[in-house]
Amino acid sequence: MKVLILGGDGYLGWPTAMHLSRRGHDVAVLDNFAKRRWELELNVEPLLPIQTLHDRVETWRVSSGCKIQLFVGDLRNYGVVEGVLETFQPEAVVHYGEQPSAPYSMIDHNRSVFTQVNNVTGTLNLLWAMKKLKLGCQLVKLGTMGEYGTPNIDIEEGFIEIKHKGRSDILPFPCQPGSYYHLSKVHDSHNIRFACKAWKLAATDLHQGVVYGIETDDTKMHPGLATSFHYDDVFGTAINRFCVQAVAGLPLTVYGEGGQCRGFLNLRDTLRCVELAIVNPAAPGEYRVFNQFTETFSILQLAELVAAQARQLGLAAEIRHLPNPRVEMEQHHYNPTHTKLLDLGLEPHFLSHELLDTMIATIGRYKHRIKQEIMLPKVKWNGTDVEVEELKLMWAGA
Ligand code: USQ
Repeated sequence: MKVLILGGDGYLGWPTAMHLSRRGHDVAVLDNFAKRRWELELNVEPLLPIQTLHDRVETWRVSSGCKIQLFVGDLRNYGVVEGVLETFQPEAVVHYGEQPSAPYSMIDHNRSVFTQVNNVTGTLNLLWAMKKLKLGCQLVKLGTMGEYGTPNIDIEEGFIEIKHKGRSDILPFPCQPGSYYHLSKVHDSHNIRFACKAWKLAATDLHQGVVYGIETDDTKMHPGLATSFHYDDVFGTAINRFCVQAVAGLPLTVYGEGGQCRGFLNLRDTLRCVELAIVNPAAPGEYRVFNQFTETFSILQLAELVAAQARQLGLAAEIRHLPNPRVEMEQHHYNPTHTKLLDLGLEPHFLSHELLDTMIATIGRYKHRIKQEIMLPKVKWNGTDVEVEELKLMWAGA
């Protein structure tokens, strides 16, 4: 199948490109390297050195014998989107090409507006180009479990049957997201659903949980194929950060009590889920939602899992509760449904001791690159300044 991956330079986009390419799909990637600019803006960098996308594509060709086509361009430019679709003629478009960080969207007014304009405009441009060119291709869009928030009822896969005043209907599940980033994904979901209804486009909206992991079978083939693994407070996510903190000999930063529950999945499972979605496509006019995660944990549970495993490996790994910079519930109900991808054949890689050992060992090889100063949470949801010096003392255990 001809698959175009938007955001092909990212943490998930690049391994997805290699995964689908190795399985015989004809893959192209599009990226504008915005993430690399945001890294410069915030003075953060991925743990592993990352080659340019041009060089990674070439390393992939030499290592695997498979060719990935590369396009450079910005999804906010409609001409770019239409031009790439027309040139490559994809049968599936996998859309990762958005600003992915909740903290980034909460830094200030500029970053918040940027996140929503960037994400919503890029997706709208894509929908209009798909409508105009009538390629009959399907869209697989990366949304987020955070679109639902944490309601006091079980979360369904996209839709819920509501009975109201003697009538009933199946309606989109109510969304109560927790950041302007998560809100951008809600706006996308509405726009995509409407495009499916109005223009008979076919779309799968993958409501993905928090991804962890550093390696896939493909990244392991050559150091030049590594993916962009972040551990800073803006682009790094919970398990990845905890593993890096353990290796660096620093306390694990649990925000608040750590009672916040989320869905998690291994990086390898992300690739398989996207593959399952494209080989089992939505029908024309269909908008479907798959909840894409394999296990739920509270943040404290996770920190305890990582700390226990790190201690087995001789690392100190203690847990430190820091004031939660976000506005989120300390304790809440969390029981989201996630059967659709399992029904399609997903075989999850659960968070095991072996997996944590491997992650910690890989991170250990790059310990010299860890920058301690980029790990403390500096972005507060309520807009006040974070007392970094105070946090540092708390972190150091003073
Ligand atoms: N947290 C800590 N300590 C840390 C980092 C995070 O306690 O050092 C807590 C946060 O307060 C939050 C939870 O861990 O309750 C998850 O935070 P995260 O930074 O790991 O992930 P999040 O901001 O939710 O966003 C990430 C990805 C995003 C994706 C989302 C899926 O960056 O692209 O959409 O996970 S979900 O969380 O299901 O919405």
